[in-house]
Order: sequence, then C-alpha cells, then structure tokens
Amino acid sequence: MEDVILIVALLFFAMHVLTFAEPTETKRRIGVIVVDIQGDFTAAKNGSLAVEGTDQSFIDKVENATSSLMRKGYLIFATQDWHPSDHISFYTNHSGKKAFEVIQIGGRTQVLWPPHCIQNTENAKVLLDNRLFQAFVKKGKDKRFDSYSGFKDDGGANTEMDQLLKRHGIRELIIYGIATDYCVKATAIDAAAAGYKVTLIEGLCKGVDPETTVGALQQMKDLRIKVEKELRG
Ligand code: VGL
Ligand code: ZN
Repeated sequence: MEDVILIVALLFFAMHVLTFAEPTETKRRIGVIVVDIQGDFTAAKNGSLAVEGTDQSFIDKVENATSSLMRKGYLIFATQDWHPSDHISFYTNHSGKKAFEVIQIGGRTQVLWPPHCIQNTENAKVLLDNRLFQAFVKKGKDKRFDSYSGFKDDGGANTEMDQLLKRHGIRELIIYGIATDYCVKATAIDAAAAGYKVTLIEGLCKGVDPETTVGALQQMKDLRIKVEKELRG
C-alpha cells in the first residue's frame, strides 16, 4: 500500500516537473547572437569603421532589446571582431592600397578596411553591458584570414560558436548587430547552413552600404532566413 502511494506521489511529482519545466526549456532552445557591437563600428565611439546610423540611440535600442530578451530567458551570445595589428584585412598592411579597395588574395576577394577592432584596444570592446552575455566568440584572430562569420573564418577554421550553441541545446537563433551586409549576413547564413532556424531583426542592424544591405537582406530571405522589422512580444 505504501509503495502504491509512493509511486503515485512520484508520478504527480514527475508530471509537475514536466508541466512547469517545459516552457522554459523551449525558450532556452532559442539563442541570440549579437554581432560586433564594438566601438570601431560605431559613430557613437568615433570608430575607425563607423557604420551609418550607429549613434548612441541605436546602441541604447540594441541594449534594451537584448536585456528584454535576457529577462525572458533567452541565452545571449556576442561575436567580437578581434584582429592582430598585422591583419590581412587592413589596407595599411598592403603597400600602395587605399581603404575600401578590393583585392584578390589567395584566390579570395578581400575588402581592405581601415584598421579596426585591434585586440585589447578600447574600441574593440563590446559596447553593451557584458553581463548580458553567456559567452563572447572572438573572430578574425588569425592574421592570414578575415572572418565576417561568427562560425568560421575565410580559411575554413571554425570558431567555438556551433559547439557552444549545441552544448546549450540551442536550435533556433535570433541574430542582429553590425554590419548587416558583412558580419551579420555571414553569421546568419552560416547559422542557417548549420541547421539553425534563424530570425534576423532588421531594426537592430545597420549596414555599411545601402545597396549591399538591400542585397544582403534579399539573399538571407532567399535562404529561408526570416527577416523581421522589429523584435516582437
Ligand atoms: C565587419 C568589416 C570588417 C563587420 C568586420 O562587423 O561587419 N565589417 N570587419
Ligand atoms: Zn574586421
């Protein structure tokens, strides 16, 4: 008799755990990748590669959206462009070249950028409250390769991103940040290719160039990435 009571009690307990644990478990399967919200990409910090529209009000909007997602239980990850000073993507490391020139190197197309996000410099810092993030995934550390994507560099070397997301049971991602037509696009496309269900929040992104930004949004839609104007709910 006592055994029966114990079994019934255990069953009720198990049902209770399943009923109440399920919603948060579902929510925890959704991750957020905040792409490259760093001083050098922003007008707010007078960045060397400041993207149009990245004033303090944009940073505040991104921070508020990210805090609200954190409060709802989403797991938040940051990507961080993190270059050595002799990085291949800096025009200053190619004699006779100017900023924004495009070259062919090692069979790849490389945009030559002003030096930016140099490791351990003030403007390489992620501008949002660092307590929002579960982890920071640094990219572009290898001087030989650029890395717009938070998942892998142009040489094909993976970052820890995919493993990190898998370890947390994440299968769906919300992605936003800077720049729409470079690092956001590359990160979203690689996420979709790796099998994540991706939603991009357009209103929390800024692009380097209006034309390539329109193209990037279309390219992402074509790859079944959901593009939403603003964060919902
Ligand atoms: C980025 C250019 C160079 C970006 C990074 O975050 O989109 N763009 N490095
Ligand atoms: Zn870079």
